Amino acid sequence: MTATDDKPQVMDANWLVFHPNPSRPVFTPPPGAVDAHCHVFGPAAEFPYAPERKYTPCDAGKAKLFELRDHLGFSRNVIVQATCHGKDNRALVDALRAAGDLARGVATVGEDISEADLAQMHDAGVRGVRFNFLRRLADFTPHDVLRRIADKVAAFGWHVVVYFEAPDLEELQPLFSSLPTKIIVDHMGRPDVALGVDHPQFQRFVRWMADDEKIWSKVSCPERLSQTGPPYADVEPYSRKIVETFSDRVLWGTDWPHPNLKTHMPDDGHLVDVIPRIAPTAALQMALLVDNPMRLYWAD
Ligand code: 0GY
Repeated sequence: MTATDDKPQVMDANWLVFHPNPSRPVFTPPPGAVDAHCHVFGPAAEFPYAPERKYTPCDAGKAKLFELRDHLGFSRNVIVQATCHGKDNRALVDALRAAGDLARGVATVGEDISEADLAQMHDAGVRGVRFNFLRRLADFTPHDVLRRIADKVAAFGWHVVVYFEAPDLEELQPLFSSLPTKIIVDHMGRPDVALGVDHPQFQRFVRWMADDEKIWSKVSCPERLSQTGPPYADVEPYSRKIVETFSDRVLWGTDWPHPNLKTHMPDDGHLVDVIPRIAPTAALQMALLVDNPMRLYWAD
């Protein structure tokens, strides 16, 4: 145990460690496939966790992430800043620099961020900023602050990634739709899969995507949304609906190393094997795994 800030860097006792030996998937991703939602955590001795964090993860550094990428048959990563690192993007930027052209990133910043800092992050591969609206993870960014940050990053051609729970969409939707950038929604806005795809809650999300072409969705994290567990069949109708309806605005990611899971840690190989069930044709798989993420993250 090391102490590098005001809290000891111990893992939360009830937080599961990522799968030590994931299986090789049966599904072979198309060449150039992108894992568009994953994280790097620490190592804490080099990149301490944020004092304001709501959980302490286990260290999950860049070497392990790149090993997993190769093992699963993927070519590239989009590394997303998680709340446990707060607005300190050093671990993210370090991983991006190490990956070269094989990774892009999504950072978390405050409104005091300078143009020079944004330019440096852009040079490292950052192409978006993330705002978290889960009460258990972060304090909400006030709307006016979020808007000022979105205006700043729009000048760099970046987009905004948002993570919220389905019941909060009604309140947040006008703000998100009024921002000047593309909006990428994490994990389909976390629908309650007990309600069914025809429930007004999920239909609101589908209608929003239909009405506003700048809204994209990650069809990730069946392991977080499922109530029945592996192979996460109860989440499939939701993901497939989004993939088939909005095939040019969807992304897929592992969410490795799966922060905050307390009862079930997925085998990443099994998560990859969900893909052909939610994107049943080669054309949909190509859009989801290659064309869409390349257009969004590697256009320049
Ligand atoms: C995810 C999900 C979670 C955590 C975070 O930033 C984060 O800490 O996003 C979660 O706990 O649901 O996408 O990593």
